[in-house]
Order: sequence, then C-alpha cells, then structure tokens
Amino acid sequence: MTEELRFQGLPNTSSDKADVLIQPLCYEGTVSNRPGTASAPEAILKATSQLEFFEEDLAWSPMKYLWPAVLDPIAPMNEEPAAAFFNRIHQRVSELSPKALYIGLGGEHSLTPDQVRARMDGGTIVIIDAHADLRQTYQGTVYSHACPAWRLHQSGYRLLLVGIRSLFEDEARLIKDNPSIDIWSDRDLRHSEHWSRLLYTLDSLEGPAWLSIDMDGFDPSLVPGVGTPQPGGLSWHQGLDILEKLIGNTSIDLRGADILELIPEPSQVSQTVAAKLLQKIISLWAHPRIEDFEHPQGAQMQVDLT
Ligand SMILES: [Mn+2]
Repeated sequence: MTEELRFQGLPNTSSDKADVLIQPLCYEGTVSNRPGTASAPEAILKATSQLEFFEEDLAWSPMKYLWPAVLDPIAPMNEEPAAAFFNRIHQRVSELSPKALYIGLGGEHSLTPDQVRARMDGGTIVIIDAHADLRQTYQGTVYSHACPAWRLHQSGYRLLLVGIRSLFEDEARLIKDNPSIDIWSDRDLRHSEHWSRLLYTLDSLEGPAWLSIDMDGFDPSLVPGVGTPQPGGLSWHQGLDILEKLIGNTSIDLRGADILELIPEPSQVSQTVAAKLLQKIISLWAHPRIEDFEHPQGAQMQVDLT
C-alpha cells in the first residue's frame, strides 16, 4: 500500500463528511500513443502540495472552510474487461454524496462518460480538448479515449467542445448535423467575437453541468505532458476565463468535473498546471457557498502554517 494521497498535503475526512471529493482514476487501457497517464492522479496531488492555500483570484483560502476527501484510487484489476471496469466506476461514483463537489483525476478520457452518468441524467458537458473524441469506435472498442464525447452524445447530453483543432472527417460531419454538439474551434477562439460568444454561452447555461478537461486542450508549450499533443491550444488565462464563466455561473448545477490525459513529466510544469486547475475549480465552486460555512473549520485550520 502506497502512502495516502492528499490534496495540498491536508488531512482527508471521510467521504460522507467531505465538501470536496477527489477520485483518482488510474487507467490508461487504450492509450494509442505515449503511455503514463495512469500515474497522473498521484503526480497532480503531489503537485498540489506546492500551491499556496490562498487563492489569489478570489482572494481567499478555500481550505480554511472546506474538507477534502481523496478517495481510494480506482484501477483496473488483472484482466478485468473494460466494460466491467467502467461499470465499477459508475457504481462507486453513484454512491457518493450529491451535495459535495466531485472531481475525477484521470487517467484517460474514456473515464468521463461513466462518471457523468453516475451524477447527472441530462444536461450540458463542457469539454476542453484538442480532439473531438466523437469516434463511434476506435481500435476495436467504444471504450477508447477517442470515443467519450460520442458516448455522451449517444446518452443525450448536450456537448460544448472547446479548443478543438484535430478532427476525423466523420466527426466533422456529425458536429455539422447535430445542433446538440456545439464546437468552439481553437482557431476561431483567436478572434475576439468568437471568444466573447463562448464566454457569453458559458454564462448563459442553466441546469446540470459537467466540466471535462483533457489537458491537451491547452497549448503544449504550457502542458507538454500529454499523450497526443497538438499545436495551438488554450492559454492558461483563457482556461481561467472559461472556468470563471462556467463555474461562476450560479444558474448551473455543477455536478462534477474531471481532469484527464496528463502524463507527468520531469519539469513538473504539466502536473502543476493540472494541480492549479484543480484548486481553481474548488475555489470557484465554493466561493458563492461561503455563507453556508459559519466559521472557518476546514482542513487548513488543522495545519500549523508557521
Ligand atoms: Mn484529447
């Protein structure tokens, strides 16, 4: 048994008492290029220990008020078929408190649909990604990292694909023919009118929503640690603007988020970007709820900061 994983080095509480549930998902079953994403959850959580508790944009320390629970990692068992493994994820995530903020740390992108289905029956999925991931099957399986958006589309969710810059011809056709798939290409987002329209769209969403971040949606000069890099991509500040508009939108009910497809690398820059995204998601989600917390009694209050 390896040592317990922690968020920002803070003590964990039990899953039924936690405000924030972090689920490590150590899976890279269908990697088609560079391996390593199964070790990302541990690397991202380790990188969180280098972050300040103070979140500079909203100017507060979320963990003074919140308790995290980093849940036991889920990994495939020996020779477990993909369908059985994904069913197990669905089952585990279904059992978690609907009130807490849920964030899955992958692992490859194929992990998204079963987490989503476990926490929302319908609604909008905002996916940051270089790729459309709308293949109906890839290398013989629908459980491929190239298929999650297709599986979500099939289950009736509305998709907002952001940062896309690599498409298969059939995917482009599918997007064109389906008004429930909304694409914001990386190139278009260079133009201010498209960018403003994306932010307006995120700000206008209502109802259940999920944020799925494939780390290759970002510029590979910011996040070199990905399996299938593509030139172009979102900047750090564009990423923050998207997070602020979506999670800051109090008309949505953020049912969960996931951060996927990271491959830890020696400079630690990639995992630090993912770690800070995790912190920003938590801060943005919790800040409007601060009135629910009468006193600062969170995990950070247990730590001697001197
Ligand atoms: Mn991708």
